[in-house]
Amino acid sequence: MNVERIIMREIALKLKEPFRISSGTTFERRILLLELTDGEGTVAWSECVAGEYPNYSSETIDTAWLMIREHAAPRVLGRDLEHPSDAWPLLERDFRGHNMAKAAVEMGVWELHARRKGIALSRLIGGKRSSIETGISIGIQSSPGALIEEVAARLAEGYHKIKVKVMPGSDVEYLTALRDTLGPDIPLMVDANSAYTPADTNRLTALDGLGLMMIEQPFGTDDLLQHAHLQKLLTTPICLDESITGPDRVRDMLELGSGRIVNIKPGRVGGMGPSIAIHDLCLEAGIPVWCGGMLESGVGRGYNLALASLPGFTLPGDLSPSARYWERDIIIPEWSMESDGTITLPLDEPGTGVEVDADLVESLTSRSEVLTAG
Ligand code: OSB
Ligand code: MG
Repeated sequence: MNVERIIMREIALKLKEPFRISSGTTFERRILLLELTDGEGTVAWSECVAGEYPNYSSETIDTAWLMIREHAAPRVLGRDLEHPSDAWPLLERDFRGHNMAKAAVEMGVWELHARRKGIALSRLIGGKRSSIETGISIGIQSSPGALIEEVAARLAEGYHKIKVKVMPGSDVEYLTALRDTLGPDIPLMVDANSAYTPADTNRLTALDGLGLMMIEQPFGTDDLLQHAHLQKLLTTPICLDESITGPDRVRDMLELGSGRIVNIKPGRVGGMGPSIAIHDLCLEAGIPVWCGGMLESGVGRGYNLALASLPGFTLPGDLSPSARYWERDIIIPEWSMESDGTITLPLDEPGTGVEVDADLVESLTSRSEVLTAG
């Protein structure tokens, strides 16, 4: 396989409603899309998950644009690739960080290969499931009452897991009210996006009695040791998101005891190759994994859904249908939820199984650049 051309595009997609996490609010998603073409005219689309601001990780859409154009794309353009797993070593060598930029290129290579072979991306990576349980991530709400109303509505829609964003002040009171009203049985977890420090330990231990499935990323990205101290105090499993930048951090987590569950986002760890490596490592270690999201369009979501078909993804991910975030998604057909709260993988179609609405993308494009080999 030879990637002959990559077109970079930035589009703007307005969220149906603002999405608030501890470190900031997103109103509109600036999305970086790649369109990869091989020598025979096969086309694959991929998405870079970097946000507008460096509040989740150090990367932004603007750093990623630069790193893809100058460093990541040139490493695969014009190269003969035997298999898509050859892309990650090319992107990793003497190239520190910038996983989101690398992932956009790496994932596009997987999709291109799947489309060339005419097989589903899920099956190419060894996926077994054919339908994926949905889960929803709910942003920080204005009051406990507003949160309860939102969660009740989402449960009625069929979601299999409810994740609530928290931060100091919007945590114990909110979650206690939620449990008191909706009962102990709803599949509930929280995500702090690094909003806490060890000085907040009392708040975190107060959450411990609420029967949460897990507490995601209470401390900072690099605070593996502090997470390990906290995990010793909690019955609730800690799940790491931001901290897991690759398989090595999973090994650190295991040795230190920093957490008991891993959120895998292909966009955060460098793509499908590193995601599969983390999955395999966790499966062997008995660590449950689930697939997170980064407010992707239907393009990025397609990769997340394919990844979640691997056997180790035993917990529902942050995987919701297109209509959760977008008035109109950029793919045909849109991702939709079945009445049992699952999304069916289009396994008879090549790659992720959805096509990009090229006219819509064109009309939303604010900048583009064409990259070729040499
Ligand atoms: O931490 O999982 C996170 C969105 C943006 C940045 C970070 C996170 C999230 C989400 C949304 O929780 C998950 C989704 O795409 O549905
Ligand atoms: Mg998270």
